Amino acid sequence: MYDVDEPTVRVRNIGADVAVGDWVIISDDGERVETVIERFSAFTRRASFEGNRAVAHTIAANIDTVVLVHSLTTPPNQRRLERELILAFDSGARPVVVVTKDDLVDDPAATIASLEAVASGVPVMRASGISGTGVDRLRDLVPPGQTMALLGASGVGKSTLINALVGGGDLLRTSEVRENDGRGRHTTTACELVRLPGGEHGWLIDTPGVRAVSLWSSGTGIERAFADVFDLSERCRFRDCKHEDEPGCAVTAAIAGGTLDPRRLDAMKRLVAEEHALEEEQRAWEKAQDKRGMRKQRPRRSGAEG
Ligand SMILES: Nc1nc2c(ncn2[C@@H]2O[C@H](COP(=O)(O)OP(=O)(O)OP(=O)(O)O)[C@@H](O)[C@H]2O)c(=O)[nH]1
Ligand SMILES: [Mg+2]
Ligand SMILES: [Zn+2]
Repeated sequence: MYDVDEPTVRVRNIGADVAVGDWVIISDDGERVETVIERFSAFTRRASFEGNRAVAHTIAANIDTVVLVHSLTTPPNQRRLERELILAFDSGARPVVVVTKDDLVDDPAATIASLEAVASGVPVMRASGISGTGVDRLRDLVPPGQTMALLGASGVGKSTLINALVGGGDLLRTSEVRENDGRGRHTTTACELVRLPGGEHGWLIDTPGVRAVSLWSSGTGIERAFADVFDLSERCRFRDCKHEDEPGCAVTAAIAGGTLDPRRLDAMKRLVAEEHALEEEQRAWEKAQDKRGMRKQRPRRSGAEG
């Protein structure tokens, strides 16, 4: 078996869809990736939002725990967290939410409450890569042999946190956020696999900050990320209730009663529509592929028969 303590092997990667965290079999000459071993989890998003055809981009594979990183120094972004949670639930990894820069704010309670409101039961933990708050608790989430990936917008402190997790120092490059808007500078440009120190060790994956989180797969991610709304809709009078102005709608009743934020319902409807559009697009593309395949297989007729 491949010895993880051996120096890194670099191989060319022609044609194979390989992401950080993948286990691969290398060709005998050491030149190519021959096989990508089946993943037990994959964090996949849509590569481009505008493109004429949807292409999947796997950010990281074989992750046990995915940390959705948000900073306490910027206003909480519930809509972003909802999208990240859908991808996380669909990935097969266990999600946790971490709020960073705990050392820079006096009272993080409001930001935490705002994220918890959409976290669908996923724990929200406080941390600081600078003061070290929460770092041990986070490390405990990566037992030997497991992998934890950090995801989030640029500048939230993913690389800083990983540097703290591996025991201080500056293994990974970090840089100041922009002064005018507090956004990051996209310092990390490629995924990085980092080994936690110690004999029996876990692995960490740093990722470049992504601006837009577009949905890809259509598993049960939405149902799980919006479990509160789906639970309510079980009690709507009509099975196909659109939660608009139908009588006996438990969802609109919850909004009227102040227990459900109308923006959350709006967000969910938009995400469901986005997922449907993506499914349509994939179906249309597969159909086009099938047609092309059939045309190729059709036997050529001789001139006499035609
Ligand atoms: N005070 C404080 N500063 C932090 C903390 N975490 C990160 N920073 C600072 O925030 C800036 C951005 O941190 P990075 O770790 O580079 O952020 P990143 O998420 O890796 O950003 P990208 O690589 O661009 O995606 C740096 O100046 C860090 O020193 C923290 O917990 N406390
Ligand atoms: Mg970084
Ligand atoms: Zn309803």
